[in-house]
Amino acid sequence: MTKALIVIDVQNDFCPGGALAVAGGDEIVPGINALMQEFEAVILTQDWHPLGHSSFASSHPGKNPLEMTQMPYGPQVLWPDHCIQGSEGAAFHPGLNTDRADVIMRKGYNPLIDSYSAFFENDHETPTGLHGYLQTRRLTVLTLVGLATDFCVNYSAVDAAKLGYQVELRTDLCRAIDFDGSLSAAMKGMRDAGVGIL
Ligand code: VGL
Ligand code: ZN
Repeated sequence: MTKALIVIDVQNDFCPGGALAVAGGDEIVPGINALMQEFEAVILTQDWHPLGHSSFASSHPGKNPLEMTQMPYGPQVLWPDHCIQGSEGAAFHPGLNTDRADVIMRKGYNPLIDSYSAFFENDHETPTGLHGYLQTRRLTVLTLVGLATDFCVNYSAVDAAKLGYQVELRTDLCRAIDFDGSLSAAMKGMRDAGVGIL
């Protein structure tokens, strides 16, 4: 067995009532818990930003959430403050079976670079360490679920496929932010990268 389940950012701030709520984000929790039982390895990711993170609109005077800005590493969507390290919003959804996790991979802690992907920061070159972890455990087949389909799940799935993993996305266990065509662009990008869409 070499299969790992990667659960992306099932955190309070991405669920209804949270700072960056994804519609139906909480609905996927029971299905994810059940799916964990079918995997040799379970990895959870956690969006984990310091106060005043550069991806927050509040850090850019005159900018509003969902506007774009230019970062040294390229264009960046600006977000409401979310997933502040140690806050209730950054905690996992209380229904998520976190006991089953072998490892919790945090990302987005670099104040100057956002990190949608579980593998690389948004400069596309600074590694999070997840690739090394999976390699040393010989985990080569990945199923991805979680939040949000069009951002962190999408970037993680595409990076995983580029790194040579066999990647499947369980769309029934993902939910999207979907603004400005982001979901359809993400689905096309994942298909083009060779991600299996279930
Ligand atoms: C995410 C926007 C900002 C995500 C994280 O988990 O999809 N989206 N930070
Ligand atoms: Zn974030």
